[in-house]
Amino acid sequence: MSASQAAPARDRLRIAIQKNGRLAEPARNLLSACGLSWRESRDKLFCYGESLPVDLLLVRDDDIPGLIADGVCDLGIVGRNELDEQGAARVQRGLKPAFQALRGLGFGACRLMLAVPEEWDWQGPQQLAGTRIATSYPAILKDWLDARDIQAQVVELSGSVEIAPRLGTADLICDLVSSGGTLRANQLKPVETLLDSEAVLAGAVIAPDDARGALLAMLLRRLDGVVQVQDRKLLMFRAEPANVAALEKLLADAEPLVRLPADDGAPRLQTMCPGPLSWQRMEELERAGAQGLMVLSVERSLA
Ligand code: PRT
Ligand code: ZN
Repeated sequence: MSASQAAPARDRLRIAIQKNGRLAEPARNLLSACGLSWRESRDKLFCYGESLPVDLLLVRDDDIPGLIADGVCDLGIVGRNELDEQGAARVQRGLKPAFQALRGLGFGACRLMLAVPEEWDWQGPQQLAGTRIATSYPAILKDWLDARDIQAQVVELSGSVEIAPRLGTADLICDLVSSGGTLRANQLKPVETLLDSEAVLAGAVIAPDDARGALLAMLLRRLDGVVQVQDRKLLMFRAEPANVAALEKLLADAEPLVRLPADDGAPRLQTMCPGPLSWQRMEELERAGAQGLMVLSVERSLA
């Protein structure tokens, strides 16, 4: 079934996530944080939603874009690299886009990069003309090469891309990199970034217009309430009015200070900080007059 055909009306939402692998656990944890829970099925390929009519399908990440395109699942949690690759491949085959990234989820960060043997003296992409590039991301790579008018041979491999130059099946590679350890272990060095990736919530280009639409909207709102605050810290302290200006300067990256109702002692203040607060920073604030500093993690919010 193509995405343009109307999918049969359903009143339960279906989300595909990776069964095993890097994104499996964080995806599940995120959905649990959104208030979803499931009755596990024995084969664990399908988990029936208990708290809400939202079921899980546990699959290989490669299958997730196709499941959305075919209307089997409404949503999926998948790397942007996988989604973009299958999206680019569809367009190259003359098909219409059928899925899209709805939200970045802040985990599974990696980059799709070109990496060359360490001994290469890298001058820039023009050096790629006439080379053979091994990759599991042929469609993204083709688009990138075409956009730069570079004629190179794309060698598609489904795995172990990093050993291709040593085996002589390619001159360089285009692969995912996170720490860079795998490249170093294979005497390769990263030279160009094609894509900055992270896990995304993907959905159909045409959103469902039955009961699932309202569920989807609610889930997105909850997801934003978890993802957008996940690194934030609520900072609380007391300070004499004379010290507030100096403290505000030290907290320039935070939201404006809020003064809480007065009680005995120095006025109580609070603010939301965008990222973690180191001990060093807390001690700095203390020296500037903040008393009884407290840092609280923010679990969720409703805008
Ligand atoms: O079985 P299934 O098909 O579902 O899983 P998979 O083996 O295809 O995928 P999996 O679990 O390895 O990765 C799922 C997703 O995690 C990817 O599509 C990316 O979006 C994301 N991700 C984040 C990564 C990495 N980081 C990563 N480092 N995927 C793969 N890698 C590879 C990298 O290419 C290298 O070979 O891990 C190796 C170690 O990387 P370094 O740079 O830390 O050495
Ligand atoms: Zn895979």
